Amino acid sequence: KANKLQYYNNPMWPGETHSLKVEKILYQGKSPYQEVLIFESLTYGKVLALDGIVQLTDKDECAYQEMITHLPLCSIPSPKKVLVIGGGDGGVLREIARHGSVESIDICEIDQLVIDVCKDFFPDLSVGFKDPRVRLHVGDAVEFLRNSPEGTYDAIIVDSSDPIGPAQELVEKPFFETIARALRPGGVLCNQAESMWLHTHLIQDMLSICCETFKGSVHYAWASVPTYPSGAIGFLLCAKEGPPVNFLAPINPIEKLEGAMTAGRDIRFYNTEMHRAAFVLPTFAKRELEAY
Ligand code: PUT
Repeated sequence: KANKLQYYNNPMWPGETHSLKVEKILYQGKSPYQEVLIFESLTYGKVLALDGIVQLTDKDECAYQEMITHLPLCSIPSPKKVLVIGGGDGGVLREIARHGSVESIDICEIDQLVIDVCKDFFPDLSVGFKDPRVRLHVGDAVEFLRNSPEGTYDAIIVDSSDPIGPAQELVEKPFFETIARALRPGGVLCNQAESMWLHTHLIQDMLSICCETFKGSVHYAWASVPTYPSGAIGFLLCAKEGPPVNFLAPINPIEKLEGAMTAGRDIRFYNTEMHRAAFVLPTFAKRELEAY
């Protein structure tokens, strides 16, 4: 009974839980940062969980990886220098690789164990590490950003876990300030931004910090991901002051990039219509988020 109660006690979604039938545990281990679990599920294929929270499944990872990557990269012309924070599974790298204009992809992931186990169990995601443009940095993102020269990146993608544990500081003002410093004028950030059903206050705080920090356009977008709490996940899109960016109408549509829809494996979720639709908010979310 005590064990069952603990499932309903996550402070990010108190009083609720979501379960998947486990067919077989494939890996269980502990890094200095978190517990890592991989299992075969009955209906979603292989699943990666960190500290008991689902990070990705074979079946629906396409929605998250494709949206968090192409929402920012299709919103600016010819992205060249891209940084990924987190993303140790490699899925975001796989998606960035579709953009032929990109010349370098830095990734800063804190947990080497996540990278290693994903290479063993999720080859369709970790294939992203094989792209010759990728430079891997294992360590703390804030430290990495502090040491990056000012104005380096066209786009930064923050593919973090939830802001409890190692990702806590990734939703705070000093972190966003270091991101803004590392972006070139008119450069863009896409940050994992939780669920509009569950985390209104957190999203409001992030929106208000980001409007103040980036000074360009700031928008909340969302997509359906069935295995994330509430079945939805948000993305915070921010442009640094400089050449204006209109996130709502992609200037660099994926369908026009040679081979991008089919490179490696076919795109499954993202397209220009999904991009535009991602910024359309239900009435309650408009009311709660648009003032920020
Ligand atoms: N990067 C995975 C996001 C998980 C959100 N709960």
